Amino acid sequence: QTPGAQPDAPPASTPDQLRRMKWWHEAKFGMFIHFGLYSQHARHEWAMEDEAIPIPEYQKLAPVFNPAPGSQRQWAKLAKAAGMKYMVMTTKHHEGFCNFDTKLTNYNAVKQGPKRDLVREYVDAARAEGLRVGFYYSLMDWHHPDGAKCATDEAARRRFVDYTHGLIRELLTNYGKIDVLWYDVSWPLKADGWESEKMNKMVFSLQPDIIVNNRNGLLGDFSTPEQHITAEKGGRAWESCMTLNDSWGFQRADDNWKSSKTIVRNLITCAHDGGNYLLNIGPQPDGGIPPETIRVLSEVGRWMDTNGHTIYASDICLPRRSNYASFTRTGNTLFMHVHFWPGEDVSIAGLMVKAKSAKLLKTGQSVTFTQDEFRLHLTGLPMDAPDTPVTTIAIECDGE
Ligand code: FUL
Repeated sequence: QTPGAQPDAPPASTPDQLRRMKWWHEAKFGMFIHFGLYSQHARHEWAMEDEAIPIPEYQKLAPVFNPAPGSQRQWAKLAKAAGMKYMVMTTKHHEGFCNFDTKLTNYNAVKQGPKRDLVREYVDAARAEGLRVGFYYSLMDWHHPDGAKCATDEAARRRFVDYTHGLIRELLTNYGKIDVLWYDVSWPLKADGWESEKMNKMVFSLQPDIIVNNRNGLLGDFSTPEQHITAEKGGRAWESCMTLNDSWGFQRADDNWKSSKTIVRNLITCAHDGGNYLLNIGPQPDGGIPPETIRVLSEVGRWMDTNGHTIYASDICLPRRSNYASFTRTGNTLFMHVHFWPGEDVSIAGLMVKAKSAKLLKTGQSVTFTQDEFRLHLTGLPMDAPDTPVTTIAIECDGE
């Protein structure tokens, strides 16, 4: 237990975790991709369950599912342009369809539909763009005959656990070095039923440097707040996953897009609180990226070109109250991210260290200021925000 940690707080990262997770902590920003037969259906990835679509009817999506070759490369290029450092793609979501080649079921993209290994294409594309590779894998399975029965029938549980461990073994054997395994929904079993200790042991024996999340019923390496940003206490690693509209899988009619400003602010909040931000895209059935997704992520990328270094590898920052700005920090440099540009002058209350210099990141213009025990007062700023959607002022201090 770390000194000062809450008695009920999850444990802080161990030295081995910190070693494996170094790149991930520095990366801060990743792309989540939900892609499967639900993309073809275009009505949210839960449609099979939410609309109670019988398996024989749902399976008819498979033969028509045929994303264009090269799609994954477009996703990877967009991720890179947006300043993301890693990707996590659904290898199998709750619908049970495997986007990869497997000996364990014919319900896969090589035997049906595209007749290509979409996971292989994804892995190659991410690597070609220099991005780290993550696999999402849903334990819950609405297609497999034992997927629900495993909760009440021991023979079914045995078969289904063997199937699950077998698929994960294939995924972590056939595609070279994999950086993240992102389990999802452990219903209807718990860690014991899934034999999750054994599962993770196998995972680490196949991929010694991999990191795993906490959704197979064990703590794993990091927590996964979903659709909200909540920091873990006591040094435990966490990653907030969020959608860009209201669906993970492509939903044709969902036009409730977040703005680039919201995305940038979320990313700053995650970095400020010491976590990662895994932002989802839901590609169309043909593998194309919805135009609004491209627009928003390109704007985020333009911002990251100037401001990326205020996010990557930033240190946890003291909470600092402000109604128009938030902060990140690397070493002695404080980055003030101004969300609502007040024009001409801005102030920071209660800065305990002495400011040595300040500049506008976008233009490089240095900023004059005065400082007393109550406030740092920055003056002579342009009336209009120099950067969009958020302007950063870098303040060099004489301490943290
Ligand atoms: C949830 C799933 O049910 C959603 O479909 C999505 O995959 C999200 C990341 O996790 O629990």
